[in-house]
Amino acid sequence: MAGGRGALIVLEGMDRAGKSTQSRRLVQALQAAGHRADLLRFPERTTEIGRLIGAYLSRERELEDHVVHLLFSANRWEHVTSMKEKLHQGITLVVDRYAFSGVAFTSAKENFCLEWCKQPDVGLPKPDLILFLQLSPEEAAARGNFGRERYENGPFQKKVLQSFHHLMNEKTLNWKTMDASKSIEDLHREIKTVAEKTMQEVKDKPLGELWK
Ligand code: DGP
Ligand code: NA
Ligand code: NA
Repeated sequence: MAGGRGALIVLEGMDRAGKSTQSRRLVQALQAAGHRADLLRFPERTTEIGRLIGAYLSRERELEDHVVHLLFSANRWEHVTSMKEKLHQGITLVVDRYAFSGVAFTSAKENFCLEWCKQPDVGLPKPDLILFLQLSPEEAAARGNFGRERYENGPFQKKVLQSFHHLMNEKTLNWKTMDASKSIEDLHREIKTVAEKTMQEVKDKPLGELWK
């Protein structure tokens, strides 16, 4: 590994905070600057498990809540081998949602605790940086109406946000809160700066295991 390993950079946040736009922009900018970088997003809907999740989200299918939680986790695990290969080849991975969305969404449901929700994702590649794109529910609402997918309603989203805040209190993880009310350009520039700093810092460090 002459140039060192790639960094695992995750973007999390509420719906409409701009995660997908910023993830894409970051990968493009890193590539343009001569870095090797790839974009990943979870749920990754093209696998068999991913198609099942897609059908659940669009309400074509009903699935028991524990089953859904385990499927979202399985959808991350089925990508771990290729993620590790890429990171060790020096490719930085920018990931749009990860285990934190997994825990935040399920634990927002009745009768699910944070601890149970975390277990299936224990041992996933540990992100070197987690960017939380912060946007108030009011600002998110001003960006347009919710779509028709499952989970897209105000009261549920508020519970999801509370769960994210519990997860962000864990100091063993490198969370950075970003003000997502800024313009796309300004936010992008800030994200690129912290991403490149992290890439530099971790290139000779081993990849960690999440929540272990
Ligand atoms: P997206 O494709 O980023 O819009 O995500 C689709 C929806 O699925 C969104 O409402 C967030 C939710 N979601 C993402 N990851 C998970 C997960 O691991 N578990 C659960 N229960 N929901 C998730
Ligand atoms: Na969505
Ligand atoms: Na998104």
